[in-house]
Amino acid sequence: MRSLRTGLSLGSLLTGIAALGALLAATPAAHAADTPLRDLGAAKGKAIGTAVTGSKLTGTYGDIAGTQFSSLTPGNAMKWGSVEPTQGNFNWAEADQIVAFAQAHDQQVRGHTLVWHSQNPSWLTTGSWTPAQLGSLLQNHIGTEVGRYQGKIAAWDVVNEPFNEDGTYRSTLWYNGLGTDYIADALTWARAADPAAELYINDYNVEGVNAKSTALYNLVKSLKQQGVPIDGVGLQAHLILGQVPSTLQQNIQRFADLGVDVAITELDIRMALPADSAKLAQQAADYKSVVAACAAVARCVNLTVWGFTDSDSWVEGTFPGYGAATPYDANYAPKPAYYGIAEALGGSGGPTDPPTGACSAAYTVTSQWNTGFTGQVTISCSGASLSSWRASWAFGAGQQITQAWNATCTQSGSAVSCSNASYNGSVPDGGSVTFGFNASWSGSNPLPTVTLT
Ligand code: 9MR
Repeated sequence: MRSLRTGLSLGSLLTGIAALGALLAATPAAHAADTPLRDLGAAKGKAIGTAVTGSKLTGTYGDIAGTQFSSLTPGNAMKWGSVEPTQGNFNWAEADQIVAFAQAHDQQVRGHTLVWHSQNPSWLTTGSWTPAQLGSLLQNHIGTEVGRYQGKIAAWDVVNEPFNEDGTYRSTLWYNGLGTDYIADALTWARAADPAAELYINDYNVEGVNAKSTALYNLVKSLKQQGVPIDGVGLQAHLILGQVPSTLQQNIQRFADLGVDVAITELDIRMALPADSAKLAQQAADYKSVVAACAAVARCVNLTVWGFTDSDSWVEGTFPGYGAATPYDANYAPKPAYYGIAEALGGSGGPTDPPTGACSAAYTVTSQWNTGFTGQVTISCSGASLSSWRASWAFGAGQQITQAWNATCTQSGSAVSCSNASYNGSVPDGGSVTFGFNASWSGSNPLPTVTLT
């Protein structure tokens, strides 16, 4: 038999490649085997927390809140407007529920928040108070709430959001009525009501070194010098995709160097919707860098996300067109961001690691003459491997295989299927296998697309 493989008709040689990879993703790690974030955090001396909504603490939401986190912050339940909606009438139900849940799950609670300009009851904000009345209302509020949970709260966000972006004091009910003293007084009253609780000032846009964080820094330094009880600063960290401040760790460190603890108190990273894989990968990198900055500073003691699932986040309601800001999707599946957090704490990168390699098939016509041609298919692997293979394609112009070598080929109509011979099913990482065939053609001989299965 004439050896067609030698390609006697060199003048009519036609070559081409049609290749289509059959992707073989890296084997995903089983989620069930992942170490919970709270355990990863504990190994690094960090509490890992989430804001929660009390009414949701059952089912999957409750399972995740209880197993993954070692710290809970009531998202709204401890705010003044929640606990004393009308003067003298208290509603502690949701706050009590969250504290009880935390105790049952060996979790700490961050109390949030005692003195704020927002989410106050209307009786308070619409009332007309002398400075003395305002001071005693605040003192009573702090004494009542901190006293109620004495011994059960690890840390209180005593004062929330006292600064403007330029570092001046925010004009609020408290500042306008009591001047800057309201901050030292609130801290002092909180210490009196629960000497064991760590006392924080908490704000947003103070994650990097900037005018606002420097104002906070100067305030904490001055409070320390005056002997006012201040134990920590909370950096809320409501961030935007791709915009983790480059000075985050430096900023955490400068507060630590003042002799206070630091907590990342309300971390979320929002993106323009819809989410896609590139944005989710960026978000994972962003979460990882925030957690790494905290992990690098011993006095960064708590890292809390502001809701762990996209179905329980404030973001979409506040920033139209933005969302997907938390580590779990709305169906409670961990997102790449979850694994970004885990990795920064020394855990697994999880199943969202990008596929590390693939195998693909390349089709070539090595020689062609008036009625026939010789074809060749090379299967190559990089970062993946095969133990058997099947290359399939459809001829587009009536071509018909007459003979094959190094594979078993069958053809039915235009559909061709070639599977490995007994001796060449294995394609190692970095290796390749080639098989060939002779076929007839007439009119034209277009290159098919090969699928590898
Ligand atoms: O998560 C809280 C959301 O449910 C409320 O509607 C919102 C009202 O301002 O407050 C949210 O939490 C805030 C937190 O208490 C302080 N920092 C900013 C948070 C997001 O607004």
